[in-house]
Amino acid sequence: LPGKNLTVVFVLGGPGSGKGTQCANIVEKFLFTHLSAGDLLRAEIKSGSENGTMIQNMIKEGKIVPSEVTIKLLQKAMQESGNDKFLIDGFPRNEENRAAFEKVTGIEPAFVLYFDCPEEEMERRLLSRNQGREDDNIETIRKRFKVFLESSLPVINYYDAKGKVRKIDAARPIEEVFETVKGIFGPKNE
Ligand code: UP5
Ligand code: MG
Repeated sequence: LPGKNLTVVFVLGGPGSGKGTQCANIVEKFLFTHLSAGDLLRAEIKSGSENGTMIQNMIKEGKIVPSEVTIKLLQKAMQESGNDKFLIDGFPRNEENRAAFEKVTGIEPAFVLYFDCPEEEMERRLLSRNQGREDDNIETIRKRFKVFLESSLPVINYYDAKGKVRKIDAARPIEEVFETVKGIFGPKNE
């Protein structure tokens, strides 16, 4: 994506905090393209790519896929979209993801949405989602929570120290959360 002036917002938060739900709301109202790193990885499994089995095993264990794989998928999706404003949902998940994305793309996020939600609520949501996700079982959910605390929260803290984090109480009803989100994007992005 050489020479382009791109706007990227990272959308972060624990498993089941509502990242995907709120991104779907945001793209209805604002001129962004939603790219879920998890969705791109799940599509890669389905496509039968050579990395598919590796990705599937990592998702089953709640582990973070090597950043070169995820970044390639994100870059391809960004190019294909033709847009210049992106919500990148569920990435970067660790310090290595963050540093590699910045190095490879030269992109720094405009800001970071952080959906803050207690584990009990996230667990309830994931166990009642019923979309057949292989990682929505209690054993994998516990592993995802642990990886979030150990590897992903430090990324949020990194951006917080730079004044880039917009923290949102995500334990409220979907519409209430979206009211707060709208205030953050503001009228200029409509
Ligand atoms: N729901 C949503 N908001 C609600 C609200 N306010 N009140 C009540 N219910 C609400 O929501 C989850 C469920 O809750 C839904 O049923 C929804 O209706 C309801 P959703 O919007 O899907 O939450 P989200 O935060 O998107 O949850 P998700 O499970 O997608 O988060 P994860 O971060 O766990 O999943 P992701 O797809 O990003 O990653 C999956 C795995 O892929 C990772 O564990 C990892 O193994 C791998 N991965 C990588 O390795 N690298 C990456 O860069 C990305 C993923
Ligand atoms: Mg999601």
